[in-house]
This record gives sequence, C-alpha cells and structure tokens, in this order.
Amino acid sequence: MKLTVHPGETVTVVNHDSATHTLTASPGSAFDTGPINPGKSATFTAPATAGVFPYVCTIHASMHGTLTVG
Ligand SMILES: [Cu+2]
Repeated sequence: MKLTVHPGETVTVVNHDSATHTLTASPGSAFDTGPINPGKSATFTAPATAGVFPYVCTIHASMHGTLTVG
C-alpha cells in the first residue's frame, strides 16, 4: 500500500483485518506502530523530512508498502 503524508504529521493506522499487524519502517527506524490488534488503531509521527520510506509488517513478511512524506 502506498501512503502519502506531510512531514511531521500524526498518522493514524486502523487495522480492519482479523489478524494483528504492524507498520514498521524498514530499512531504518523512522517509525514503528508496534503490533496493532484487529479492530484497533495506532498513531505515529511521520518523519520530519521529505522522502520515501519503505515499511513492512514485522509479523507477515509478505506485507509491505511505502510511506511518501512530502
Ligand atoms: Cu501483518
């Protein structure tokens, strides 16, 4: 999934799935929601600098996307 946010923005992630997921910057450590249980949400602060930040779900290796900050 591709997401686009503004630098420093507070981003809320809602897990609409039936499994627990994370949204974790990788490579790097720019953001990490930690585990988000089904039906729950988590917030993180977007990086303060513009760029494209790949992310993964640390629980499901096949799940990944990019967060574009600009
Ligand atoms: Cu997952």
